[in-house]
Amino acid sequence: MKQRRKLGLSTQVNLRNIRIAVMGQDGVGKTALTVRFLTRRFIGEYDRTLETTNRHHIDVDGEYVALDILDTAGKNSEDKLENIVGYADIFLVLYSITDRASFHEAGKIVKYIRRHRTLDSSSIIIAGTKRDLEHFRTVRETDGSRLTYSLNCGFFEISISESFGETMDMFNEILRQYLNAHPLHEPSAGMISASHSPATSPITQHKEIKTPSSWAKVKGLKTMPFRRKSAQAIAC
Ligand SMILES: Nc1nc2c(ncn2[C@@H]2O[C@H](COP(=O)(O)OP(=O)(O)OP(=O)(O)O)[C@@H](O)[C@H]2O)c(=O)[nH]1
Ligand SMILES: [Mg+2]
Repeated sequence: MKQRRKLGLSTQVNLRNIRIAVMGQDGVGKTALTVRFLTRRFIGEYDRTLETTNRHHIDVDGEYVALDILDTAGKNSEDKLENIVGYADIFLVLYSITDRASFHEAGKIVKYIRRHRTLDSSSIIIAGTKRDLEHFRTVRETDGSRLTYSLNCGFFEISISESFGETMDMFNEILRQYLNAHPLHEPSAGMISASHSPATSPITQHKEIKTPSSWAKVKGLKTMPFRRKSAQAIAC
């Protein structure tokens, strides 16, 4: 609260800027998740072709963060993946627990990211969506945890439709893990001034950014994969 008041009065306060790309096959819930997080609402149907970047501010354990959330859309072509890989600090790759093909696609996307960027487990998260559709489940929870263990990623299973809490808890946990693994010791390109917070930033503006400054600071850090089911850890 104190920090928020300061933000209103001064442009000297720096915000931590983190870019999250929400990825995955068509229909896995990328837009549902993004909209749920930004508005608390779950809306049944969304524009299936629209790719958007949304700016959102959030307080994570007292650290004020400006999030750019890229809700990706369309086929995961090589060109598209190349742009996104250069853009984000955190990759949130979704699959639906009711769709095995989407699970394989998530694995492929993460392998692509791993081939092109050196990242720790706090920067790549795989999440199984539609956990409320248990009767239609085709991807076991253990399949998800095994894959994420082998790819050194964070892991969640959530229902976006059931409650706002699960989505919120997941984002909070992802950001907490990321901030712990990527402490900022000095103002840098990973920080932005409170006076500069554009509402949206299309991905093309970030195309040239290949290595976020935040990553340079964690080279050599010991990393531990974390996997969570909602707020609870899932054993591998
Ligand atoms: N039951 C249930 N339905 C969900 C959940 N998440 C998303 N959906 C539904 O799944 C469908 C697809 O969701 P979208 O958010 O449009 O999926 P997307 O990944 O953005 O799809 P594209 O934009 O086409 O790539 C919609 O009908 C959503 O309402 C969930 O957790 N549970
Ligand atoms: Mg969408």
